[in-house]
Amino acid sequence: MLGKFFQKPGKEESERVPPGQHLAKGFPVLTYGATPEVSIEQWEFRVWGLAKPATFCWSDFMGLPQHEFTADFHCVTRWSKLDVKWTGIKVTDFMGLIELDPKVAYIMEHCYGGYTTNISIEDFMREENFFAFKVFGEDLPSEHGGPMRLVVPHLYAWKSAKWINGLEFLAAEELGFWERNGYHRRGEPWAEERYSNAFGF
Ligand SMILES: Nc1nc2c(c(=O)[nH]1)N[C@H]1C(S)=C(S)[C@@H](COP(=O)(O)O)O[C@H]1N2
Ligand SMILES: [Mo]
Repeated sequence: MLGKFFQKPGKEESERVPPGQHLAKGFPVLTYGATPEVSIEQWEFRVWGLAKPATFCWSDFMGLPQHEFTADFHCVTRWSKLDVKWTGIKVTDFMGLIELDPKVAYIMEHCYGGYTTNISIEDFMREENFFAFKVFGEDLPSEHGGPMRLVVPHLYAWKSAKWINGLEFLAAEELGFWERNGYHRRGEPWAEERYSNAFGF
């Protein structure tokens, strides 16, 4: 497994690499299907379900406080990349604009291209989660989810929706694309929550 695509982590790094993961060389691209090309002029972000429906444009997002984030990135296909440097907007700042129904317990993330992934409200509303529009100082390339993606550092990266364009607020959990295809509902890398069991957990 080691060699062309993976490197062995050093001692200090190895403590930051979850079980069953290797360090990737470079920054692999992992996409199911075609890469949507969306300009910032066309870009729109919608919220619906158990929230007051609203639509946001690019400049609405750019008006929120911008921060630099450094986060480790763990793909369930067993590569990790440490210290990815992003620029983005905190999920909690964006959520300050949303009027939520108190019954909300889950969210479906929606994307240009049709990808979906589910997340609980607790996993979503963390201080360290963000919408990213730059990586390593450059505008986020479309293959990495540009113009805007979500990053949820504490879960496997399939929860970090690229080309995100909407949040559907739910009372009960529904499954997204990979979760319907056997991936774990939550996907916590330190617990190796990779695949669901026969009971769907
Ligand atoms: N819209 C969308 N988001 C997505 C995916 C996808 O196929 N479509 N793949 C996920 C997976 S499995 C991973 S590992 C990361 C990969 O992000 P990267 O291509 O920037 O490395 O994006 C996640 N977000
Ligand atoms: Mo992944």
